[in-house]
Amino acid sequence: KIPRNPPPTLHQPELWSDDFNDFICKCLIKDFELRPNVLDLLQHVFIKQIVGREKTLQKQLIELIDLSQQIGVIEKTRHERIHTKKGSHMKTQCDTDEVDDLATLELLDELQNRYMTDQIYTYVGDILIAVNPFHKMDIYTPQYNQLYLGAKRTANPPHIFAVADVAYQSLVSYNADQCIVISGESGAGKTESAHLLVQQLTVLGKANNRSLQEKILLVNSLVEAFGNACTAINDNSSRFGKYLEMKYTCGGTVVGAQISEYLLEKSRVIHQATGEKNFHIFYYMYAGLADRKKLAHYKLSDSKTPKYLCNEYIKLVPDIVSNSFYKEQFETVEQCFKVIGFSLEELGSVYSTLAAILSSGDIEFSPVATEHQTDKSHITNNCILENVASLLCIRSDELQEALTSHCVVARGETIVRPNTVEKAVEVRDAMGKALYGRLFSWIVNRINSLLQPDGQLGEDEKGYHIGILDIFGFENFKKNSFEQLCINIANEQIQFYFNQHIFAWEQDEYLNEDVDARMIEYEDNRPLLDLFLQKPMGMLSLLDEESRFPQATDQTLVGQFSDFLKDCLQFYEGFTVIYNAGGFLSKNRETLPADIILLLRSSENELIRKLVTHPLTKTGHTNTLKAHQRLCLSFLNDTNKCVQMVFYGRCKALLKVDIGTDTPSHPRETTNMKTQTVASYFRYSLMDLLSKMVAGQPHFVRCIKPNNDRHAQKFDREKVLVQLRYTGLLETAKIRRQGYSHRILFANFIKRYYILAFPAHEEPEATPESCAVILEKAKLENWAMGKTKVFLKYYHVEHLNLMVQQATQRIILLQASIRGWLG
Ligand code: AD9
Ligand code: MG
Repeated sequence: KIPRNPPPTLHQPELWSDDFNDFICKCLIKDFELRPNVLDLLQHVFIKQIVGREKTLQKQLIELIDLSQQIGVIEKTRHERIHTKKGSHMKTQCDTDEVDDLATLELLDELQNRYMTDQIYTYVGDILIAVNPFHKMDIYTPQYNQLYLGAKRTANPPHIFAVADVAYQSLVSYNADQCIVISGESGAGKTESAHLLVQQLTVLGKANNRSLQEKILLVNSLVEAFGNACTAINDNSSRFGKYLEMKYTCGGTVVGAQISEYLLEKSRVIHQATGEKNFHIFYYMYAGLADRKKLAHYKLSDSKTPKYLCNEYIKLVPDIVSNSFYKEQFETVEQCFKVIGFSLEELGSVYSTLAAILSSGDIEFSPVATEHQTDKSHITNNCILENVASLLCIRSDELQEALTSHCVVARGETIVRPNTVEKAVEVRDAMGKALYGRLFSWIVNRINSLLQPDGQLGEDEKGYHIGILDIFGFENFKKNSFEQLCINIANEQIQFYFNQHIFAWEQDEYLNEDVDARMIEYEDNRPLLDLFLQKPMGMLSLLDEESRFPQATDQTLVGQFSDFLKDCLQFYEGFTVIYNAGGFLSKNRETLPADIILLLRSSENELIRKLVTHPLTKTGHTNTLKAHQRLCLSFLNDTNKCVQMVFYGRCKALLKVDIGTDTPSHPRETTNMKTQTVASYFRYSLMDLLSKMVAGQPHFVRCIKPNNDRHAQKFDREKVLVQLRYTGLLETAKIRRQGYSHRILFANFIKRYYILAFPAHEEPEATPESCAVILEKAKLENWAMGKTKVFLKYYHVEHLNLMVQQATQRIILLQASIRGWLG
């Protein structure tokens, strides 16, 4: 007989009762690793040995119980340590589950109070709010990693690591993909949060080989060197959207990673707005190569600044090459490349390509004024042309031709037409942008193939992933252009997804399941999204339409906008983003002439050839464009489900189009107007991103920027309030208090939790009654029973999971002991 006196501190005394034997059998047989030996073990221990060695067995089991108790003690000490550490102002959710859940508190005051005492994280229900501290915090050390591993959320202060933990536990418990969506305006702390999540998710994933762990941790730094830049708002601003998927076995071991990149702001390569810089990597490389005395090797000048890098910050190359931060960063980036597995040859090609892009910006043209042809151009600095050609491993005369002329096919005949100076400059810049964009995609693809979970998943094993979304945040500069429009639309789309999840779908489900819950009014941003994305009358469609006409100008475009969109704009109040329409058309058309593509295909450098030869297929992307569109259309159609549509002056981006005077755009002749526009690619990318997001169970992190000056300890109430409003966080707080964040089908609920209430060998039927028995036995209240699902609050799930986890720990100990007894 197994001892009946459970140690008093154990959380689940009933597990040590008469059903204990059943319970062990069940767990050993069904749920744990030792499966093949288990039956043998059981026979051995419980049937054969128990007869002759009852006393010894009893003694050993008591030891085992002591061990379990120690686990309890460890947990308890950890709990106490945390709560005494920060003194009395440390509000955590330890005592009663709901009390200081901010859903019940005055959100703004509370955020301010906490922020001023360096508590930057706060929960609103199961959503984490992170207020940017703007100074280095000591809460990301390995000790903190450990603290948040598998801990009940209420046991520790709110933390980004806890979000990683919840996502990870959900992946393991439910064997389902997860998705962590980080949002917030530019400079709010999304990218930092993404890094911290990867850090914790790597620790959680206990990679078998350290090198994989190391590689995954370097991925972000590497892609950010190429995709981030200094803007007027943020010195390390993401200029692309990034969806990083961490891949796991169903047991939760990390086996690989994959990144998808979205909408890189390529125009930055050739031009940066006032107060901004080009992509980091150019400066890092320049300084790094200078340090190694390698500038000449890459045909870069040590005195003259490339035009693409000139701006009011940096006028002189000496400024760049003497910058020790840049040099260090270059070493770091190179180290990342090497550790992740890029070859030295590949690295050399990457640097050549970057150098070629920089030099190409300095190729100058002037008109050839002959009697007959005034629209011809020629290159005035041939040495630069030679340099670029040599870096790209192509012939310089062919490059010259491709820049200063173009082929037109008319009635089956190919005619060569000269390029005006203006056109030649356009082609040169298009080449720079295209090369950079393609290089970026190539690096991302290469990383993906180097971090594929090859052979680490069993043959029949389906892996799962946790995706982390970190895009460029909402932007409102003094002057906003096409790039800001795209960035802000992407943010609207994420907000829409958030609304769908938090409000629309949730409330819909209550209705369908007959669950009594109060409906919350929220602001639906669908009309705003429609204004941008709808076909055929949305802004992007109108832009595409206008881009098809050779004679269109930015002025005619603005005319279209005001003709078709004027009425739609009147919905909104709040702050205004004024977009300058100057250059919209040319930015949208952006095409790389076929002549340049053909020329680059002849390069002797394998990397350059790859950049222009194969369409860069993203590893793991099997869906076609059509499939994505279908998925997303159905996703978008889902909005009809919105329970309520209420507008109450949320501070939102209002579109007001203003004709630019300083970026003139000219009617241009384009031979191939049918090629994909930036806007249509943008739309496609957004759909692709959404289709990924909707596939996983979402977790939300909302980053808040406490002030515009990037100062620590400064909490601008007005600024924060605006963010709380337009992200719908106030309503979120309400719905999180009243709503149920987890809705689990009866069958799934029973499968996962029945051992907490039923004898191990009797899995009950999946009925509401059985579910209720489990919930009552776990002493939980305030849940609701639907027609097909159990409706739970986040803390219910946490409590249940913890119970299962504790049981698991005991079993693991028991197994170890049994193994010990058997020698
Ligand atoms: V953008 O939309 O990409 O322009 P993000 O990504 O939201 O923006 P980012 O993560 O880059 O902002 O944060 C901006 C700066 O805030 C960082 O460079 C840090 O200096 C600072 N920051 C953000 N989060 C933290 C943090 N948890 N601890 C310390 C932080 N500093
Ligand atoms: Mg960022």
